[in-house]
Amino acid sequence: MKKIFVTGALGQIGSELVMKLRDIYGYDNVIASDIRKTDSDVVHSGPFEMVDVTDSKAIFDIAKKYEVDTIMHLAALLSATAEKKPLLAWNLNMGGLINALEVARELKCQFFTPSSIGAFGPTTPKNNTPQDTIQRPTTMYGVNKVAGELLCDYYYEKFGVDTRGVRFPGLISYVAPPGGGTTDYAVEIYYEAIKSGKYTSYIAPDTYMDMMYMPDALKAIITLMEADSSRLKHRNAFNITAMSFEPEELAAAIRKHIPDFTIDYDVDPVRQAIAESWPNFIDATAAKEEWGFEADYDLVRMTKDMLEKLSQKLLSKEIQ
Ligand code: VAH
Repeated sequence: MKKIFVTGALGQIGSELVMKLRDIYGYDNVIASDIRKTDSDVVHSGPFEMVDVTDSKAIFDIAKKYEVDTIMHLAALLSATAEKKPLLAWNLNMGGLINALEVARELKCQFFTPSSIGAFGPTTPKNNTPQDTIQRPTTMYGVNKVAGELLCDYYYEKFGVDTRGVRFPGLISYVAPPGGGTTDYAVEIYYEAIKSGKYTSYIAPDTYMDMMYMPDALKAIITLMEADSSRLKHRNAFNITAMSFEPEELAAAIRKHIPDFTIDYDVDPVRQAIAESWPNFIDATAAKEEWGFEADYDLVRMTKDMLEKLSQKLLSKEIQ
């Protein structure tokens, strides 16, 4: 990877991935793009282009202009939003993906796009979910992710495009708030713990989902993309995880730092149904064996770091 083009660069992953990539590969070597423009480090610290990924020419023109050798395609609607707007989700998630894959094929770029634990469904084994298993998701997001995995493998087998992906768990970060996900409760709770000392969860107790702290997600993307291609038996996409917890366990971890923190529940039936269709915890052996991935953050270490960094962020906003 020398010249990297990131779509969806202002989203939850992109906001941190672009800055990490620029630190490693050089600020002028990471071209960030999104359908909107904000007053942010991503926009001001290196090349930024406004790109609508449903416009294939727009992707091609930017990739050609900067002569990129790698495309990291992040632009997509997440699970809860996709359930509200399934047709828009199909057009954006699948139309954007095949447009980006076509550009990677034409310009011979390496290619990354994330899948998700959302690619599994209610008939998938829920505990220790295997790397290779049944995938019959019951959400539009899951349909998009399974189709996306198959499409990326097709572009590898048929056209030799070096496509790689991971099935992300719920991602937790303090930089960019998530938007429209089912696992967003695990981010919102930290903000509310600091702001009000209490949180009303839309996900019910005892609902386990795999989760990961953003630094580990960024490590996974970069490690996979730099991995020796000959070692990869799988490509799209690898199970990866760092931890699995349910709301009460997360609240208990927060109480170690904020003793009076309380959680109560107002369950959202739509997002609860999505969460219940996903695994409790997945098996990530293939990622460890084929490209050496292991997460650094567990619930205890993540909670300490999240509360510290978020407190500083919210305090600095108050001071401004
Ligand atoms: C979502 N955060 O909730 C995303 C992710 C596994 C969850 O795909 O839709």
